[in-house]
Amino acid sequence: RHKFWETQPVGQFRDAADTSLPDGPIEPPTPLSEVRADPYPLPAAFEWLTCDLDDDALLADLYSLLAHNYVEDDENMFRFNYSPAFLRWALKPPSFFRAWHIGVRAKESKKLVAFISGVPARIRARDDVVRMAEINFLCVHKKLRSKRLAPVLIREVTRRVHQENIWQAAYTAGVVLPTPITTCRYWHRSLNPKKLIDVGFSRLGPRMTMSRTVRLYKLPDAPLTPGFRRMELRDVTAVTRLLRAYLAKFVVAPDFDEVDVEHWLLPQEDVVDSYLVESPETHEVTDFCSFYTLPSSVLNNANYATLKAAYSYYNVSTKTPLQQLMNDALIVAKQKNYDVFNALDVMENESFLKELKFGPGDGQLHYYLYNYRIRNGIKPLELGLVLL
Ligand code: YNC
Ligand code: MG
Repeated sequence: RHKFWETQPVGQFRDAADTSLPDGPIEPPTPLSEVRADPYPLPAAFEWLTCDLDDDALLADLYSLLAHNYVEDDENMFRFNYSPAFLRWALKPPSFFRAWHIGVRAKESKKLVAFISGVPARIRARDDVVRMAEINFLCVHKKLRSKRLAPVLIREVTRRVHQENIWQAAYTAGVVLPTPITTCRYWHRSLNPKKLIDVGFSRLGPRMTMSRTVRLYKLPDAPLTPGFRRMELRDVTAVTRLLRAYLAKFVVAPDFDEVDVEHWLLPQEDVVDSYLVESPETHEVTDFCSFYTLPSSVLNNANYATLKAAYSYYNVSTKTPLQQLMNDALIVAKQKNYDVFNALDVMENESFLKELKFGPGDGQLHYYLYNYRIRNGIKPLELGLVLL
């Protein structure tokens, strides 16, 4: 039973067998004049706060709320530790809406106790390019859990998205809600196996010693593909062309233009990294790979406070085999001192995961669309969307 989600325009579990329902919006837009004008009421001790992320003090408060209260693994050994610079990047893409950066604070202490955000995106589902909100960073302070605050945050962000005449959204969660369009798994490639074992992220395999394990995951010191280099501003046009052609193959994928690519893929130290292959002969850009930086706090370990993790983002191969390209991505991640490289089984990732010694993680990531039905859902390899 989902008391809240049953009231929302999302695929309902009870409709799963109904093949007469068409793909596309579940309910039509309402006239803007009928969108509720006032914020939803909060319990009396709390107030809404539209967050200005250019304000370093407020950004620090958001960072701290998430660092202490955001997503943990099932065994509560690790917690995501998104950096302030990452949050600014994730929440201020081209044409972002400040009104979609929604905090809740205690009226008296002014302490930030909850948050939810949206950013605008164009997402294509089959041949329909839809303006959507990408919803992320839903967080309620640990002391305020299970009081039905999350549905208030979700209703409020929905209201503010509707005020911009946008009626669809995309989001991911580790929990099962009505109804995933697909369910993905994270795979992990050890770069620093000794530390990963020390902190309990991974275990020594059967019949394995530490030195055999270190040797197993050893990588060359520098990328192997001739012409492999970091992406620069002058590459935005070529990368956009490569990426658009590639993403066209998937059933659900973002519709990136050059402005989006400059924001989402141009390298930013410790936030997002992108590399490409420029043919030494023709100077044509033929391949592209990228990852973002999301450390996790290590909870209750005497030796280490954080794990430095790279997350595979968008990768395109036209000349360099994808497996070779991703091997070079692993090599640069190792050079930059990441402990682990993570990837979902989306797009064509299955084709290199086992060969490059990724192992399957526990826990799944469910992808959702709000007010948009895709009958029967899709397979992870039909999904061309990575959310942060
Ligand atoms: C979740 N992750 O099912 P029912 S992911 C959505 N996403 O409702 P309460 C969630 N809904 O089942 P708590 C959810 N988790 O009764 C729970 N729910 O219908 C639903 N964790 O509310 C749940 N961040 O306030 C139930 O629960 C109702 O106090 C219960 O708060 C939940 O960012 C939460 O995992 C997650 O901070 C805030 O546990 C809290 O437990 C927490 O009693 C740690 O809520 C951090 C964490 C979630 C990360 C994410 C994506 C969020 C998507 C939200 C949905 C967006 C819809 C589209 C809106 C725009 C539409 C347009 C146009
Ligand atoms: Mg609550």
